[in-house]
Amino acid sequence: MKKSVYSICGMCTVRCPIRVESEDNKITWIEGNPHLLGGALCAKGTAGQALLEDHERPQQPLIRVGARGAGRWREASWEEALDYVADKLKDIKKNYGPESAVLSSRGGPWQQMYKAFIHAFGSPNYTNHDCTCGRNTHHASLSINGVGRKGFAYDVKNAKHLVLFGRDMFSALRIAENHQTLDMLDKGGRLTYVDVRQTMTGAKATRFFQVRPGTDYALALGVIHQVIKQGYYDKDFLARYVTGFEELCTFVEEYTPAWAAKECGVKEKDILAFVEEIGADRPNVIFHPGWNLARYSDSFYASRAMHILNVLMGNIELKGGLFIPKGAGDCGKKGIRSIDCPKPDIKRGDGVGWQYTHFEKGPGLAHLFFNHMLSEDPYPIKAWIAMRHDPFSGMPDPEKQKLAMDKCDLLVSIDTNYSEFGWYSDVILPESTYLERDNFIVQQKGLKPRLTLRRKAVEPKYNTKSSWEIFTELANRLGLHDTFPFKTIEELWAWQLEPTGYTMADFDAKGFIELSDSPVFYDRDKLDGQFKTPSGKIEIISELLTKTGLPSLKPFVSPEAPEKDMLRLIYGKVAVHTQGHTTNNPMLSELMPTNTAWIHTKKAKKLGIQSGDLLELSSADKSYCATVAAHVTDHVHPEAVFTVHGFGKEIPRQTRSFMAGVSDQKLMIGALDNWDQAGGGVNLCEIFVHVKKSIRNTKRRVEL
Ligand SMILES: Nc1nc2c(c(=O)[nH]1)N[C@H]1C(S)=C(S)[C@@H](COP(=O)(O)OP(=O)(O)OC[C@H]3O[C@@H](n4cnc5c(=O)[nH]c(N)nc54)[C@H](O)[C@@H]3O)O[C@H]1N2
Ligand SMILES: Nc1nc2c(c(=O)[nH]1)N[C@H]1C(S)=C(S)[C@@H](COP(=O)(O)OP(=O)(O)OC[C@H]3O[C@@H](n4cnc5c(=O)[nH]c(N)nc54)[C@H](O)[C@@H]3O)O[C@H]1N2
Ligand code: SF4
Ligand SMILES: [Mo]
Repeated sequence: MKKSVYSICGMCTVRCPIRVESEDNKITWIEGNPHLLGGALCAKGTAGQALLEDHERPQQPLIRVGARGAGRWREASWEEALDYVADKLKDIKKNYGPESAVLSSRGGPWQQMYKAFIHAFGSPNYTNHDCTCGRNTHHASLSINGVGRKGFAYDVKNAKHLVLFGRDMFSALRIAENHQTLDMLDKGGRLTYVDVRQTMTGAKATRFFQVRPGTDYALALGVIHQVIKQGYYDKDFLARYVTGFEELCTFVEEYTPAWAAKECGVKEKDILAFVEEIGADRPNVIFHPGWNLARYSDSFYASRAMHILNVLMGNIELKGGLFIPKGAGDCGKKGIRSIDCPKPDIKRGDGVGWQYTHFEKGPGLAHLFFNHMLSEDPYPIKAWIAMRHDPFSGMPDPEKQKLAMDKCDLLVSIDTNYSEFGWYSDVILPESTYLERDNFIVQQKGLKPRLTLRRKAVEPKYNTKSSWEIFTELANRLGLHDTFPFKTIEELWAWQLEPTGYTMADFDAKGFIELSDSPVFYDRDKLDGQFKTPSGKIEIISELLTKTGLPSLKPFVSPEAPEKDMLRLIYGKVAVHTQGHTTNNPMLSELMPTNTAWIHTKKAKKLGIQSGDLLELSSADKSYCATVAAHVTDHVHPEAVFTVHGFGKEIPRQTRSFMAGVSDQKLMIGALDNWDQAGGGVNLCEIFVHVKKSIRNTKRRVEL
């Protein structure tokens, strides 16, 4: 039987809307939702079918029988595996208290359910991936605008100039944003791209600045200086909504474009020309404040500088600028219900909220758990459940993480794949792939907000379950019925929609429910109340930072240069892979089976290295060493060695990715303790590695 469903892609967390066709329970076609994406999909989105068919993913629940990480498993029924997890959790609760369980997940709109589960269990310790993703930019936005990183969206299509600092958007994809950018370029808009290496985005840019690693903040300060000097800022907007402009003027006085040029290696005349361009293009100039943002010890301040530039442009809440995403209430509609449970009033196990008071409590900071776990302060952590999260791939220094995890009596991985953490855990609860599962309804805020949901296109191929079933069944075993009273997804959907007046049939036509026919903008003269800072204004000098003893405007400090025979390790995404979890995908592993180490031609010559030679990369303390083929190029800064993240996996059941390429996170020894005290993010780019030519025989390696 032929079937067509609208759903949401799950090959990465961008969650593009899709339409999926199937026949006799086999996927025959996947495309971007024609109503929103005109059918477009990226290579990873197309490879969803290969994920579904992949026999190298867990096919039923598994319980560890050998030592942790040894890879000896026994197959278990769902009854047995869920009983096993629930019994262990009950014991842990009885002996150590509910707070000794941590649940980490990959953020996003569905995290609400996982968070509700761990809160209902009695633990405040919900955490997510964000300490290695958007936390610095999130906290930067909060400190200035009083709203987090999702508090603004970007009307790129109508902009005249988009400025991206290391936001390599044509590799680190977001299909709708990519379309908007291409439309903007077609209409004659400009794209300025800043990176330490040439990229897909740099290649499409109208202006490319190659900077010395770690000097974005210097470049941004030079630009602010010149913008102010030339008077290219919105005086009315500043007067109405912004505090701290005078202090900013004084602070940037010394940071001239000539000074910035020396720090970042870009020519002064190019900085001046760029400022003239944005002067002409404002207010429709968008400075993207970063998502992951290259991770240096001052990235929080670099991101703040980009927010400040947006404020100077006066681009907030206008066409071709930044806008505040709208929800149901802004369209005069009632919102959906969502599963919720208040957070227990217990100190968090990562120190956020009591030891570190200036961070948003929300998901805390996952990397800060490990030292607390080792010292059992303020209490022991005995269980870690990773739901769509791979701490050993997404966070640095997995060996240190293992020391802390070994203090736990229970490690559970809820995953569609074998993750590095899953391979080390006690129980793997395999989730059905996104093509085989339903999920609850979510609201997507924007200029035209909508309700949307993921729906199954086919029945599960293996003995796997959806996360809503896994959590509901665990909740039932733990007596948490109040938070999880639903028996079927239909019941849950009906309960969610009840206040809105919509029914499930309203999703049929397009796969989503549009809450407004036309874009909703606020009146730009009445933005008071939108900035949730203590003063209610956009604060260039943040009261909260000042209270914590942190500067709002931090003087620039030149980044360290690598020592002899060492290079700074930098990383990034590639268009055909998602983080660490597609390198074993049958289709995508064929497109890109391994990563390489990009090294500058001059540096390579000194080390006697040619493209294709094997390089030996070892951590600063030499405790971890890996070999990988060199990619010799002029398009990377001479101080850096670059790799694509997600490779170097050591899971024998994943034969396509096993030992393919190098893992950046395994080289990041000590990085868990190297984090941004102001922004909270891990300083993933403040890592140096030893680089030399490997004596291994490349041919022999290929034969192996
Ligand atoms: N295909 C694909 N798309 C994705 C993802 C994916 O895994 N695959 N992941 C999604 C996620 S979770 C995120 S957070 C986003 C991330 O989106 P981005 O932040 O755009 O992604 P990265 O590739 O991590 O970008 C890092 C870039 O910073 C550069 N860089 C290193 N040092 C410096 C520096 O000092 N200055 C500057 N200016 N640049 C520097 C690197 O060379 C690299 O090009 O992508 C999302 N989209
Ligand atoms: N060294 C280094 N560290 C990094 C990065 C880097 O580039 N270099 N990137 C950083 C960034 S931007 C981010 S966002 C984080 C990402 O870190 P994570 O969120 O941990 O990474 P992912 O690979 O997106 O997903 C984690 C796990 O989710 C599983 N998964 C995928 N789909 C599903 C599903 O449908 N259901 C379930 N249950 N599981 C699923 C995957 O198999 C994988 O094991 O890593 C960060 N850390
Ligand atoms: S960017 Fe690609 S993989 Fe990610 S959700 Fe969109 S189509 Fe899927
Ligand atoms: Mo991310």
